[in-house]
Formats: sequence, structure tokens, C-alpha cells
Amino acid sequence: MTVLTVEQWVAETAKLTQPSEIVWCDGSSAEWLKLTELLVSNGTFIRLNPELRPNSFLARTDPADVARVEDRTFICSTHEVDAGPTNNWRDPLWMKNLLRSLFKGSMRGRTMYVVPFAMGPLDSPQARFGVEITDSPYVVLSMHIMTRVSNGVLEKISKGADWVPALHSVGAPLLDENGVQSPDTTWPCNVEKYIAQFPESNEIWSFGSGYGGNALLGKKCMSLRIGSVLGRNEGWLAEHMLLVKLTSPSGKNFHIAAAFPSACGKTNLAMLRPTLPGWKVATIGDDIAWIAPDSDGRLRAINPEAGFFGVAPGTGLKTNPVAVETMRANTIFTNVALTEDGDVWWEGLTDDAPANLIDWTGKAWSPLSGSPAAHPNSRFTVSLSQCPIIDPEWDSPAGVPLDAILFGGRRATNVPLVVESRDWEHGVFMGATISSEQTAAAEGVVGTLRRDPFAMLPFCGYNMGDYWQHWLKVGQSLKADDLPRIFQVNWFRKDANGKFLWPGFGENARVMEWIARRLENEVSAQESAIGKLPIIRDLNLEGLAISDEKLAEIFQIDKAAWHHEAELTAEYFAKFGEQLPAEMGQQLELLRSNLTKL
Ligand code: GTP
Ligand code: SPV
Ligand code: MN
Repeated sequence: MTVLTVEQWVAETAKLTQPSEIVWCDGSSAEWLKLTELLVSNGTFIRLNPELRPNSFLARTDPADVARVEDRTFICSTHEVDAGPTNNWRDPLWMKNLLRSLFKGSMRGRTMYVVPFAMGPLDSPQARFGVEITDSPYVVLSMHIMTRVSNGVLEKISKGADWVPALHSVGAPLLDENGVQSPDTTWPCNVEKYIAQFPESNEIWSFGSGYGGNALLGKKCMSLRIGSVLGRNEGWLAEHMLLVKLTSPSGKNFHIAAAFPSACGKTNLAMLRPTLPGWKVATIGDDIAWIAPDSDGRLRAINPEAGFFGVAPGTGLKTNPVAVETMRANTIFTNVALTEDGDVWWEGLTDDAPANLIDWTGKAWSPLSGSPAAHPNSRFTVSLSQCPIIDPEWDSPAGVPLDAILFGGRRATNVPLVVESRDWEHGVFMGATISSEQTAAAEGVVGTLRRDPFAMLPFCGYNMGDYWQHWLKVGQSLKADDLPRIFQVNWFRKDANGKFLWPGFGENARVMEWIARRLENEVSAQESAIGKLPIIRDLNLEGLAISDEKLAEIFQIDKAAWHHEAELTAEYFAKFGEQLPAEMGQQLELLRSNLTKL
């Protein structure tokens, strides 16, 4: 709950940050035109060839500002236990003092933009409002795409709606306190970075980075870190999940949400083009879902976002043709390579790189350069409305009823292609125990296995143990038959030579079909130590060249490896102390006793 009016907050912030100008944004196309022209003229944007990629731009960041900075992300609750063992905690007063000193004069010589935005359709009962103050026009344009920016938001706020003040500065003033000017760069940022959430006052302060989730504050900061706390207080769930409608050949619809860690396949599954005849997928969301019980006692979900901020590398006509079609125009590309004819390229867009590329750092590139042409976390930012398979209900204020929830990660070993939970509690255990190989979406060593419960490790705004408890509580408050069924999937299991066992992408439709048939009770499953596995003959493998040996390997449950996994889970759970729900301990005991029976 904010005590200040928007105007008061803006005035107070301007006094602190001392911008040369204040601009109130309305999300209009005139504003888009003006700011894109500004960024082209100051060199932050390169306008792409309008004949190949109309109204689209390439931005190259500072090489030290290319991903979310998890080490610099803080949950500032009064008590450390409320942030929990998986978050970086700082005392809110201490953090505010520090941030005030950093923000002091941080916008000198720059324009301060005030961006009112809605997460969710403006009139949805599930929508939430925010106002981002930023000194980055790149952020304003990205917010145009990713959220619903409009004056309607200010109207809602003036009529009493709650709102989240979200303050952002790249931390690179152009004038010092004596008015001495320093030259601007094409990607201003600061070596010192702070992404601070205040879950007790619903505030966000972000300093020093202009990139992605660090700077587009409606996304991870508000929709997940602050959102998860609002959800706990109010009885709903804010999740790092894609959302799709799957339609069977007979026309039956299934709404499915899936939580996979960053860069583990959400956008790809959200835009799945099934290889199975007759099956269809329609996209509703690719990164965030807000899920709440409705008056019929079912869980309904909305996608609070309005755009995609998708991983570019690996996105090509073979893997994700829908994404390629979506970004045909009106797209901001960040840190991809530039082609000779003024278009974009990245590893995986085509099999071979075009000649004479300029890499993401602005240097001439060839396949012999020894480094990728596009940064591994390079991204495209584009409106959901441009997706050729967007579901008409993506904008529905009431959201969609959920039939199934999937948990997944990037696991070279152990975790089978698909396994169904026995019940909600077991499903929560599956979510709580996800581990995944680290990707380039965050700073850190790519490839190391880390726990990423519910794919929310970097995004949960409170104690993860309490978050599991909240999930259990939501399940207990509804009838078991009305709850979505929970599955675990893994597209990334590898053979002894390090090659993926499963072809993935469009072929994941085969797993989705099995899930749909389970929801319809058309097929049975076999009980195993870790949950319900498919009976192989029930998987639709028509037209897929995969050997029986490979298939067996994809579903193999290695007793020793799982015993080890259970040991690691016990160690992990111990970190949560009293916050670990008893049910999670019981599920672990059940797993252990199942394993001894193998
Ligand atoms: P965030 O936007 O960071 O939250 O990522 P995301 O979960 O949406 O991941 P995305 O779909 O963008 O995929 C990330 C990377 O994984 C891309 O390089 C994809 O090509 C690759 N990928 C996605 N699905 C599959 C799959 O089924 N199999 C394999 N082998 N790779 C996949
Ligand atoms: C993720 O890292 O999960 C993303 C990209 O979706 S960012 O918006 O930077 O968080
Ligand atoms: Mn994400």
C-alpha cells in the first residue's frame, strides 16, 4: 500500500535524482516513434532494414550488462527469516539509505520518464498496477511491448487502486554536481548494481543495469517477487510459468501451465507446433502466470504480460518457427548479430552463418572467431499480439481454467521424459525439488547443477519454505478433483556421449498428448518410485525414429543415482529449518522407502 500519490512520488523522486526533464508516458505510437528516433540518433538503436524487418531495432549493451544479476538482487523484509535461505537479504532501512545515496543526482542531465503500466488486462480482477520511473528510453520502449502502458492506469490509481512504485536508474548521470558534462555512451549503466524489492511496502528500487529483468520492473521484480508476496497474503499464486491451450484432434481443450527455469524451454513450449497431426497449441503466455481460485473452486490463470522477452539463440525455423514469424516486424533485438543487409542473426536461426556478420559487440565476425556471434542471453522483445498462434483468450479478464501444471528443468541425468505426480502434495514435492543446469539467463557459471524450486529460485519474494506451505494450502482449500494434475518433464536428458536423447521442440507434442490422455483417463500409468510413468505403448511415437534402447534410457530410474538425489534433497531441505512444511519431509521419506523397494 502506497501512501503517496503518483504525483507526490514523482516530485519526491525528481528532487532526489535531479533529472533535467520529466516526461509522462502514455504508451502511444507517437511516443514509440519519438523514442525510437531518439535512440537511433544517439546510437543506442541501429534501425534494421525496413524492407526485411520493419520498425525493428538492434541494441548492443555494455558487455558487463547482459543478464539478470542474482548476486545483486535483494529481498528487503524487516526480518531475515522472511526472505529465507535462498534469497539475499538486507534490512529495508539500511538498503533505503544506501539506495538514496546512489540515486542522489543519478539522473542529472537525463530525462526522467514516468511509465504507468498494468500487469494483466486493465479491467481484470487479477490485474495489478505499477508506475515505473526510469531514465532509460530503451526501458520505456521495452515496457511498451512487455506491459500495458496507458493513462487508463493512472485513472485506476486515482480512483483508489493499489499500485507499485518501481524506481529505476541506469546510474550514469551526464552532469556532475558542478554542472560539468560528461559524454554519454550508447549503453549507460553502472558497475555497481542493486535490484531491491521491499515486500512489506511493495516497492522496487533498481540501480545500475539497463538489461531485461533487472530494468523492466513490471516483469520479474513486480510480477514475481512482489507478486508472490501479494499472492501469499491474498490466496493466489504468482508463478514463473508459460500458459497454453492444447487442443486435441477431437476438439477438446486443455489449459496447461509449465514452470521451467530461465532458458529451459518455456517460450518454445508456449509456441509449440505439434508434429502430431490434428493437435494444436495456442499461446497465452511464455514466462509468467498469475493463478487464483475462482468462485467455482477451480484455479484460473492469466498471463500478466503483453509481450515476449525471448532467448534468441536456438530459435530458428526448425525449432520454433512460430517465434520466427512473431518477430517479423516491430521488434527490439538486444545483443544479437547484425547481417550485411541490415537484418539480425544468431546461432540456430539458420544452420550456417551468413557472411560478413557483425557480432553482438560490434566487431566483424566469422565462424573462426572462436566466440558466438550473438550473446548466449541475447533476446527479442515483441508484442504477444504478433504471435500467429496467440489464443484469443490471452487478453481475457477472467483468464483460463487450469487442467495441468508441469515442472521441468535441464537435467542430463536421472529425471525421465515425463512422470505424473500421485497427488497435489507429491506434485508440490516435485516442484520443490527441481534442480537444473545453470543457463546464460543469469550471471554465473553455465552448466552447474543447482536447485531451482518451482523455477522460482531467483524470483520468490519471501521464504521458499513458506512458499511451499502456501502451495500446499491452496491445494488443501480446493476439492482434489478440481485441482490441476501435476507432471514433471525433462527434454534435456543425455546419452553417454553427451547427446540429447529426446528430439524436443515440436516432438514434445508427444508428451503433451500423453498428458492430455491422462487427464481424460484414457490411459493408465505405471507406479514407480518417483511417480506414475507412461506405459511405453501409450506414447504416440508414430513417425519418430527413436530406438527402443534410447527410449528405455529416457525413462530409466537408476536406483543408486536416485538414492544420491534423495540425500541431496535431505541436505537441501535442512536449510529451511522450521519453515520446511512437514509434508515435504514426508514425501522425501516416501521416496526413500520406495527406492529401497526397487
Ligand atoms: P526465459 O525467457 O529465460 O525464462 O527462458 P525460457 O524458459 O522461455 O527458454 P526458451 O524457450 O527460450 O529456451 C531456451 C533455450 O533452450 C533455447 O536455446 C532453446 O532453443 C532451447 N530449447 C527449448 N526447448 C527445447 C527442447 O525441447 N529441446 C532442446 N534440446 N532444447 C530446447
Ligand atoms: C528469465 O531470466 O527468466 C527471463 C529473462 O525471462 S529476464 O526478464 O531478464 O528475467
Ligand atoms: Mn523467465
